[in-house]
Amino acid sequence: MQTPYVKRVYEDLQRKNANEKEFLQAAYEILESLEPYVKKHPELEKNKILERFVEPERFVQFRVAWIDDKGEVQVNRGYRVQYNSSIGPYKGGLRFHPSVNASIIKFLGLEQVLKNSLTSLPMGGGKGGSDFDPKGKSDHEIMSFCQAFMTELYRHIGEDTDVPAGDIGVGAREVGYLYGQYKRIQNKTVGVLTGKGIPFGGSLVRKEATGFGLCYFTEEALKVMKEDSFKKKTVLVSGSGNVAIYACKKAIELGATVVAMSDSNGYIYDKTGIKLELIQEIKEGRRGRIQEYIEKVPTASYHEGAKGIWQIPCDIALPCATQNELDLEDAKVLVQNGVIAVCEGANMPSTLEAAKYFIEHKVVYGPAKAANAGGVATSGLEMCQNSARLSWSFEEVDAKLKKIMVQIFHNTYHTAKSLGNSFDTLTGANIAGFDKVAKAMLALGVY
Ligand code: NDP
Ligand code: 2IT
Repeated sequence: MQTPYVKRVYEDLQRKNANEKEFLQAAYEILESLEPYVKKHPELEKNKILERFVEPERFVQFRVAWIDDKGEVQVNRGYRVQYNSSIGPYKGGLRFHPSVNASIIKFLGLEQVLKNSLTSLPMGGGKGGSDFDPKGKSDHEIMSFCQAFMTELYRHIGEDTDVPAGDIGVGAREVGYLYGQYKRIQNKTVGVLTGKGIPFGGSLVRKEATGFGLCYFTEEALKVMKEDSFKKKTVLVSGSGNVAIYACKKAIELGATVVAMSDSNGYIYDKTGIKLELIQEIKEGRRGRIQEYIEKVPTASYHEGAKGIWQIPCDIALPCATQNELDLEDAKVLVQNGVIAVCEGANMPSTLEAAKYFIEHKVVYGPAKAANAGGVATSGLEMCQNSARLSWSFEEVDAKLKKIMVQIFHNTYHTAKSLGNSFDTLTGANIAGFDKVAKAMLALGVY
């Protein structure tokens, strides 16, 4: 970080948020990459745009008290950050995971502002969640928690104000319970959440969208940057949740062999190619552990420790689990093993050092806010359908998603190229996303 203005903004943020590791990490990465843009636009400093951009418009923290199956009262913490609404209503997922805290919610919210801008749809950025751990909870406990969570959250959201969706630990089941409670409280049927079930206003392709979109982005990047494709490639996909499963499905459809997947305990390696229906049966069907895969597939092996997955030689790596799951050491191994593309389905899965290593070594790098924007983009399409009281066909939504991902790649790539390094998609994505937000903030007057 060299530009005095950018440095000052970061140091101030560091001082005010000293304990927020993930938030500072995301803010550092974004601010540093904006330096060439900031140098060309003195009006940003004059209007304190960076100071305003890093400060959320609103941050809500609330108590969620609920009763478990034993009749005991449980207390969790709920959050919603309404980060930036300059280009549209706040939009972004809810994460239920014991690690959730203010730092994680703010890092995700800040990323979401730029991601949503990249989609080209009019959506601002937000994020929320709870430290509630869905693992081992009964369906009834999940419902009780979701109802208690929404009983507080409902007053902060609205179809034209803030539209939450899923993220880690929040899928169709949770969105259903959350939406049911919102409807009950407000007596309104509106598109206030996305990722809803198909019978009550959900969009076709939303379930598949992040994983499919990640592969559409990667396929276009491979074509343009390496004159290559997924065909006959060996692929690693970390995680085995919503994003990972549909990334795996599309990679296979595009002609690749996915040889490994993981969960938070460990990874499975199946050199004959992962049988995705079995993963879906274990994970989507009965919320089991990935280890169960080897009971049915004798060619596969299971290894404790999720991070070991990056040691497997591959052509393409798709990290789809969580933040900081891939560090510099992992990046070195991947490059040594000849990786040609690393595209991020998860949010901030690569540390900044790892991302820079990929860029230096001319790996096709798809930064999260560009490569995984297909989920929120399709959420934007769900909002359109809800407003119009229409539902589009699978083919129609899929075609729109593909078009958006190809356009996000080109916007990112051309921005990087215009700054002198076409492999620096990290800078490309941040600047391309920020440009629209900064212009909107300037036009809207001081707020
Ligand atoms: P899911 O809850 O469906 O799946 C999460 C997966 O990641 C699980 O396999 C989980 O394993 C694993 N995981 C979670 N935490 C850790 C950890 N600390 N270490 C190792 N593995 C972990 O979530 P999603 O698939 O929806 O989300 C995955 C990533 O994609 C997140 O970073 C999310 O922010 C991002 N994302 C999601 C979008 C969406 O539309 N859902 C859109 C864009 C990005 P286990 O079962 O053991 O917990
Ligand atoms: O990180 C993300 O983009 C998401 N979890 C999806 C957000 C959304 O509103 O669909």
